[in-house]
Amino acid sequence: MKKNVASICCVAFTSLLLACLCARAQAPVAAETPAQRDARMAWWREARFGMFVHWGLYAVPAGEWKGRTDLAEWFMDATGISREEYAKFAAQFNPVKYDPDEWVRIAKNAGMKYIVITAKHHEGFAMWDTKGTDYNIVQRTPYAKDVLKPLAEAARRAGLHFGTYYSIMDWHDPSQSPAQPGKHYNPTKMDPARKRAYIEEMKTELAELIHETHTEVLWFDGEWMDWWTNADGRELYAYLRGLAPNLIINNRVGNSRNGLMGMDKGEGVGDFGTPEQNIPAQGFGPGVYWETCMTLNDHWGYNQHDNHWKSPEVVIRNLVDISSKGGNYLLNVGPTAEGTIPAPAVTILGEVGKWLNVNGEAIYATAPTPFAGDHGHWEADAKADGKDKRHWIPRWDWRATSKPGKVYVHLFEWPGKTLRIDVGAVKVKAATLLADPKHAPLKFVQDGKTLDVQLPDKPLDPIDTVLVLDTAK
Ligand code: JFZ
Repeated sequence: MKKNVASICCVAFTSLLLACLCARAQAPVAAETPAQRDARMAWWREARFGMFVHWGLYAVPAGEWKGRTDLAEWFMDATGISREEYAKFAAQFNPVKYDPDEWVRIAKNAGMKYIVITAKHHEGFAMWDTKGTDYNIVQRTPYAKDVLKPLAEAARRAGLHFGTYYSIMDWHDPSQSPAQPGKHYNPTKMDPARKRAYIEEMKTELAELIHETHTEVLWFDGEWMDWWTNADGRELYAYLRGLAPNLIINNRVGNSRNGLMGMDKGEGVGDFGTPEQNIPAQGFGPGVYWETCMTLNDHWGYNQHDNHWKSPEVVIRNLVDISSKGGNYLLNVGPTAEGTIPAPAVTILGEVGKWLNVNGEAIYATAPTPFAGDHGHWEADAKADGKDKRHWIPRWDWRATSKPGKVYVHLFEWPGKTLRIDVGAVKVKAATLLADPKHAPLKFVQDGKTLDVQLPDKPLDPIDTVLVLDTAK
């Protein structure tokens, strides 16, 4: 009898516990249907192209330290400088040339539809006036002003969306210390007694970002430490969506990312995958959102020595490649400590914008290619760790994007007088060139899945001439 009561109690308690846990994991997030999720993601999915901004104290040394010239936002970790010493850079952070409207003009002129800026990187320095920590731009720098809200407001004035990056790992916060002392700051280990308080501090700061900047994206990072779990990520995700139901949150809020490939191993947390410095070989099908983030040179934060810029051609091809696979492109700039975006970046982005001015119809709000077949191949690389890895070698011939009734064939290589492609089951009704203001019809012959289109001798655009195939009946 006694035993029965105990087991009944135990069952009752267990179900209560389960009910609580489920309710906690589900509210308010699982209430969303796939259609509601697609609606929440709509602006982001259609935007395709955004500006990433890495800006923090690391802009002060500008990549240089004691003869080294290869540094950027990982400065603190790579140099092993003490927390106190690093914090002194704040006294030199005075971005008097910062003009958020100018940054927004640069993004808009590039054809970018949203901006995501580092509110706080691994260094732990907050770029706004936060109650969470006094290690922030208002308390510690001669500039003494928030830089995020003015950028959010400038973005909205120009019709751009605004998002913020936030690192879970914090190299400055006393809750954390280097996991391998003497071996840099990354990864941190967490003082278990301080973890709860640290999470509460994060929530305070993130709530400020939501209330003050109305951030539409939270782009987490620095989630790979062993003390950060998927359960922590789910709790944080639910908390944030509870504050801002339309918020879009990346998968780095959890801890199940497959390295730089960026998609989740198993069941992940968050709304979109985050491939870093690479473009997946294929898309992931409907309902799987992803965004490739990439540097415009070789560093995220400002490095005065880095002149290894991607050309407009490379950027446009990447944007097209990503669009043809249903992803977004978040392209980074690293502003100086004075508050300016490096001139070469502005020039390159301007060229990309010129192409998008003419050809944006074939990028924004498009769906992926309707055609089968790969544009590249896998190459094996034997790794020192013994694991066989492989990387994707793209073939820059052409790509396709689509809209209802239209297929856009992006021609990177000019095929000569006739383009022959396998269009599968697509029935072509008309062919024109997007960059031709007259939209003169091109001659074409379709024989089953083989399409031959008669092209002019030369491309209308040396980087990407877009052929529009009308497929509507
Ligand atoms: C992270 C940051 O560390 C970096 O500074 C930058 O902000 C970038 C966008 O995101 O970079 C990473 C993240 C993960 C790995 C390497 C770099 N990784 O899994 O090896």
